[in-house]
Amino acid sequence: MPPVAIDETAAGARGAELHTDQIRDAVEGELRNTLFVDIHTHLFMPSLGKLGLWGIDELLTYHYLEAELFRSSTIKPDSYWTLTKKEQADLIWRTLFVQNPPVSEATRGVIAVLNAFGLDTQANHLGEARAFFESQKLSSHIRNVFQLAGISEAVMTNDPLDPEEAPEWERGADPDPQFHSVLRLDRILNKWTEHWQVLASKGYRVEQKPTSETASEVRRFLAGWCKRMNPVYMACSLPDTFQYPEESARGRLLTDAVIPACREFNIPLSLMIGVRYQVNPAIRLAGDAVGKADLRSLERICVTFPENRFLVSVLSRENQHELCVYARKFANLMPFGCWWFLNNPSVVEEITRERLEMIGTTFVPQHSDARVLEQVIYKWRNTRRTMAPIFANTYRLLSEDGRAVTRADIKQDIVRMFRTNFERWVHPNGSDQRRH
Ligand code: RAT
Ligand code: ZN
Repeated sequence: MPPVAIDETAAGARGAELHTDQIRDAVEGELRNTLFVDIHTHLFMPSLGKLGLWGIDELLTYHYLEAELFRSSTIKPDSYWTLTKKEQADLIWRTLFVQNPPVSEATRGVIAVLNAFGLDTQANHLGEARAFFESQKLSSHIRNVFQLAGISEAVMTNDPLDPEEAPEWERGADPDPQFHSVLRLDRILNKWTEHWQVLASKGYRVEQKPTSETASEVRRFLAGWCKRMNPVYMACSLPDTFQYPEESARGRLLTDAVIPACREFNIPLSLMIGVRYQVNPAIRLAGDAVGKADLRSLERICVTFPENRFLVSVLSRENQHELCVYARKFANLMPFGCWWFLNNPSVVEEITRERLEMIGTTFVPQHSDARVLEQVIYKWRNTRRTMAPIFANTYRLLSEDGRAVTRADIKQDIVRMFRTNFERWVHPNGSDQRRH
């Protein structure tokens, strides 16, 4: 069928109507042309010193790949941890890439990164790759990697109780327009018993018991860190057993310190719910699992704090539909990302379709969760590849149902989902209007 005749007056400023067989190309083009904001990563700006990970040895020792190593090799975790980083990377390369075709999502990712830099994806050894990464200058490498990934900015995860990170901020790390900070609260909220003394040693009048003075001192601590870091949001990962309200240090500190501080600084709180921490401690960072959470706790948070904004990701596949239902009930809830074990094409596809059908474009479809700089290349490439047919199908259905779809419509939606939904959530008044 020839393309439908262009009627500029009917289409108005939205441009020419696309024929159904032009939609896929238009979606792919706009996904390619739009620079995304990566709203949750574990990357660090260079001014934070040596915290940022990059290069082939870090890519190969990513905990997603370490988990896969122990399934394909006879090495025991205890022996693996005695190896140097290079020996670990060599072992993972040999096991998962040379002896076996790298078909899993995480292994294919390394291949895509090597390929993006024109490096040999079938090498028996890592010599060429190591030489390439060692020859890169970090600042230009970051710019190049972001360009290859199609992102303009990455949002970090910054922990004020991390003994390696906190001093970097305290000595006044320079801000970097390519990176935004996030005040991460896991140690404070989930491990108060182990960390309250760190606050006490810094002069905060806190006790192990979450008294009202303790809560107001934690709020003062958070306010100090908001002024120092200028975070775009605060964040915490939470177990599948998370309950709210709850008689616990976490419940008390959430209500009386974190949520009021988010209001004071006019920033959202990100809740990442559904982790079963350390089901296998022997494999360290790879040892966390997933459990279905009770999202009624989220309902109670959204209804109790209508003046707060929440970014929410849930780890269990079984919780995804419920999350969409809650997003329909609460305009202060922004679902985001297909997190961790969900970031595989089969699951991303299902979740993204469900979200589009239930809440239109009022969500942030993905974040990379990259821990190693170059991972953004494959993670965002895969996101674009997986989501293109889903978006295209949505517009095809719309067109078949009788609404002209134009390239401008597609562009508007893609920019909204991958940039402005987040930007408006963190800066609701346009520019950065935070009080401090
Ligand atoms: O995806 C991951 O790398 C996990 O280990 C977690 O870091 C998770 O993303 C988190 O932010 O807690
Ligand atoms: Zn993360």
